Formats: sequence, C-alpha cells, structure tokens
Amino acid sequence: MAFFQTPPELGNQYDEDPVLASWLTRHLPEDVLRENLSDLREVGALAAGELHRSLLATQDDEPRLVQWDAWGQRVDRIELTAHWQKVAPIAASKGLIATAYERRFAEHSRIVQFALLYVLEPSTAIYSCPLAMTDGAAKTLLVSGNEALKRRALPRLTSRDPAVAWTSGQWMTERTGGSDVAISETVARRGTDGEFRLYGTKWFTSATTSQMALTLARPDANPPGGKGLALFYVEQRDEDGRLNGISVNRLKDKLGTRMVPTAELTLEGTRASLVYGETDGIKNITPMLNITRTWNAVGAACGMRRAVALARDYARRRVAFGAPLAEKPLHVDTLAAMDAEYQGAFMLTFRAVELLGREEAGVLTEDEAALLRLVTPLAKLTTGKQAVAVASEALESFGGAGYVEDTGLPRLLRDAQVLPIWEGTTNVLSLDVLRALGRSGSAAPLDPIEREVRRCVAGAAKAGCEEAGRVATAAVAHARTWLEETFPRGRAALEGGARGFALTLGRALELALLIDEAAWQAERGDRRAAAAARRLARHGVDAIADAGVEGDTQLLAGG
Ligand code: MFK
Repeated sequence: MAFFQTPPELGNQYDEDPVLASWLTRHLPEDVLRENLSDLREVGALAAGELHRSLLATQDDEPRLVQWDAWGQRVDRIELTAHWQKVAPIAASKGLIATAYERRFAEHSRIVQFALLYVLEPSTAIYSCPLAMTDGAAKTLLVSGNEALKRRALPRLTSRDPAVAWTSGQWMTERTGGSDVAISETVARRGTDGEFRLYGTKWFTSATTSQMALTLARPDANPPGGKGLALFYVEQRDEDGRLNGISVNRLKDKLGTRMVPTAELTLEGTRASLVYGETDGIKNITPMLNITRTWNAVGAACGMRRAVALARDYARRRVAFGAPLAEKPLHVDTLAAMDAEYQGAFMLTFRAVELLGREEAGVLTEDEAALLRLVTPLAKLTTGKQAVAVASEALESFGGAGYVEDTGLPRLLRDAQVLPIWEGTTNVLSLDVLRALGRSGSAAPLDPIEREVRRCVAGAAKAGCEEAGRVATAAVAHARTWLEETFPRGRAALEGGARGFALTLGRALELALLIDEAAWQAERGDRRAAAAARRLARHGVDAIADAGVEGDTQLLAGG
C-alpha cells in the first residue's frame, strides 16, 4: 500500500503543557488553581479541537470591506471571518478581559486571565489583537479617572456577555509613522457645541470593527510634539449605526495576521471626547501600550509553545532513515533548542504578568515597580525575536510540509513576524528600556534586575545549573559595565548599543527565572526547566557588542 504521512495532532492544550501547569502550581494558591482548572481544560479542549479544526479549514478566509450598498450609499462595513465570529463570544464568556477587572483572584487575577489567553490564543487567528487593545483601553480609562467614560465604556469592555461586550481599537499610527507618534497630523477642533471633532488619517488601525477606540489628535491651539497631542475617546458609530465621520479607505494587504481587519481610516469631523487633559496624549496612552506589550509577549510565548507542540508530535509520527525523528539525535537536538527558547520566553512573560497583577492589586513593592517598568519592554522585545526564530525552526523541522500552505504551518511564521514589529519594534522598545533607566547616567536603576537575577540563581546548585547561573550573573554584570562606560561617550553610543544591551538583560532574566523554576521543580523530581536552562545558557545570553558606532556608519556609506 502507498505511503501517506499522518499529520501532527494536538491534545488538550492545557493538559499537554507541563510548563504552564508546573508554573501555575507554583505561582497560584491551590484554591485559585482548583477553581480555574475546569475553564483551563475547557479552553484547552477548544484550542486543540473545534477551534484548531475550524482554523485549519478556514485559514484562507479574510475580512471583507464592503464600501457601498446596493443603492449607492457609502457604508464602509467590514465583514469578519466566520472563525473570528466563532472566537469572539468564547473570548467574552471565558473572561479573557473580564477576569483582570473583576479581580476575584486579587493579585493573581492577571495570571488567571493570561493563562486562559495563552491556552486559547494560538487557535484564534490573532483575535488577541482586538482583545489586547480592549484590555489596554479598559486599563487606560480606569486609571484616567474620567468617571463619565468609565461609566459609559468599562462595563462593556469588561463584560462576559457576548451580546454586551465591546472591543476597542488603538489608533495611533499615521502616515508620518508608527514609532515617532509625536509628529502625528490629526487635529482636534472644538465646535460651538463644545464638542471636539477630529480631522486626519489613521494609517494602521487594527481590528477596525471595534465599537470604540482610543486615539491621539492635536487640539488646534496646541504646540507641535508629543506633549501637544491629546488622548481622545471615539465611538465608531452613532445610535443609528452610522459611522461617526469615519471612512474606511482600504484594508491592508499584510504578510500575516490576515484575519485581522487592519484598515486605513480618514477622520472627517469624527466626534471625540477628551480622556484626560488637553495635552500629554502620548504619556496618557502609555498604560495602553504597556498592556498591549504584555499581550504581545504572551502571544509570542504561546505561539512558540504551539510550534513546539506540533513539531514534537510530528517527530513521533514521522519515520525517516529507519526510525521516528523523535529518536534521531540531531532532530532531538533541534527540538530541544526550540524548547529551551520557548521556556525562557515563558518565564519572562509570566513574571511580567505576575508583577502586573501585583501592581493592580496594590501590593507591589517599590523595587518590584521599577522591575515591572523594565520587564514589560524587555519581555516584549526579547520574546518577539524568539518567536520568529522558533517558528522558522519549527517549519524547517517538518521539511517540505512546513513550506506548504494547506498544512497550516506557514501561517505560524507569518503571524510570528508581526510580534517584533507592532506595539513598538525591537529598536523602539530597546530605546524604551533606556528611557526607563533614566538619564542620570547612573547604573543604579539596574539594581532591581540585578537583585532579581541574584534571587533567582540562588538555587542554581539545587538544580545542577551552577554554570548557567554564572552565565546569567555575568551577563547582567556586563550590561552594567557597558552602561557605565558608554554613558560618558554620549547619546549616539548609548543608542547604538541599546538593542544588544536590552536583549542581554531580557535573556539574562529569562535564564535566571528558568533556573529559579528549575530549583523548585528539582525538589519534585522534575528536570525539565533545568535542562532548558542549561541549554539556553549555551545558546548565548550576552548580546552586547563592544564595537563603537563609528565603524558601523562606514557600513552604510554606499556602494
Ligand atoms: C498578540 C497580541 C497583540 C497585540 C496587538 C495590538 C495591536 C495594536 C496595533 C497598534 O496600534 S501598533 C502601534 C503601537 N505603537 C507604539 O507602540 C508606539 C511606538 N513608539 C513608542 O513607543 C515611542 O517610544 C513613543 C511614541 C512613546 C515616543 O514618543 P515621545 O513623545 O517621543 O516620547 P517621550 O517624550 O520620551 O515620552 C513621553 C512621556 O511618556 C514621558 O513621560 P514624561 O512626560 O513624564 O517625561 C515618558 O516617560 C512616558 N513614556 C513613554 N513610554 C512609556 C512611558 N511611560 C510609561 N511606559 C512607557 N512605555
């Protein structure tokens, strides 16, 4: 009989994930984990079963922009894919936003929320995009103190009822760019009725079917620059369902995230309300940025976990050169390398989640607050890069099948590629790390990271990870020396090395947190994190290049 290869399969995405289960066992109180187990398992079954099958069957579907109705009226309606329509009510009813705001589990609420997301996300075709922005908008409104907007939007943004729940957009990027937002061109004019109306173009608005959005515009009398922008709340449609001075020019033709309806919009008299003051829009939207960056890191970690799960299952099924790939030393070596990167990414991401939950519960220490400010961009930038590398390796581990569309595998790589780009590129996030360290030139703001690494590697011997512990400690020490020596050389030198510096901190933290987990697991006879830590240490943690920027500019000198 002719040979046919059996495809990879997924088991329950909670039950088959020892990394998540072990971490939750350690970091959640027993009763909180017990209370959430059935939801985690239910979501795990959906992610492996119904939603996985639905995504494979409909992965070529795309949202559709209908600009005109049959009678010539401009309607600009975006029709979502059937898969997204299936995911939306599940996301609301499973509390993917609500869990964080109900705070039933106090400081652990964020952990529960992001654990649910992590299990479900890889089968949602990036429905996490509108959810991330919804969470970011809810947080921004909550901290804004704007009672009217809180009353109006928060109950909907955080609802578990799919019929009531809203999602939010985050309209920041204009034709002038998505990184240097301060030069945005959209203006806000106050009418005689006292209401603001917005005029401008938003160039990259993700998930444009949301009911509301937070956006930036410059009240006409304000000066140029970031301080002159104000943060506005916009509802997309009026009570009669008509668009609020918004035209959808076109949907973007993107490399990946193809079910996400990303659009170019023109705002022509869009009614909008100030969220908080008439200036400092960039500063005021940063709560949203920090939340969506955390979502980005969770998306990266669970994307890697899905790639590893598929590659591992396939390695058991695929026989070549007389044995399953899972018994071939070189293939095992490749899978182990992917697994170590994934586990490191997981640890850093969920440490950020844990700190965020403690902040929102009001129990964060001063040291932890400083750590959270640094860990958020570090988790985003470090895991975004890892996600692309792991997805690429996963495709290769399938040979030609990984390059063929109807296996569903190429999508993993295309969707991973957005993670280092949106929500701030690796370089922009590296500069944010410098921003968070302040401009004093002192290395003291690195102390919380050094203390974290020291705390984590204290148990290295217990896990047989002494060498890995030395690698993490040495990398952070090198980062400190680099900062002290580079600061006096000026801003250009500092910025030129910011990516290597930030990646070193991110990877050192990943390694240290893995070692800490390994010490805890070792007492329970589990060696998984220890093996990952030793492996991650060998991959390299210190990414600081000591070369000066003078040489680098020669490389760009044409020819
Ligand atoms: C799987 C899940 C996926 C999630 C999907 C979400 C899809 C969403 C699609 C998008 O919308 S992507 C577009 C996202 N855009 C960005 O992330 C913007 C990237 N650019 C930056 O982050 C720039 O660094 C920034 C716009 C912030 C630079 O602006 P400025 O005005 O030149 O910055 P400046 O003057 O340094 O900072 C202004 C204030 O904000 C300062 O406070 P002060 O006025 O008190 O000095 C900063 O300290 C503060 N700030 C900036 N970034 C901060 C922050 N505070 C806290 N946290 C931060 N991250």
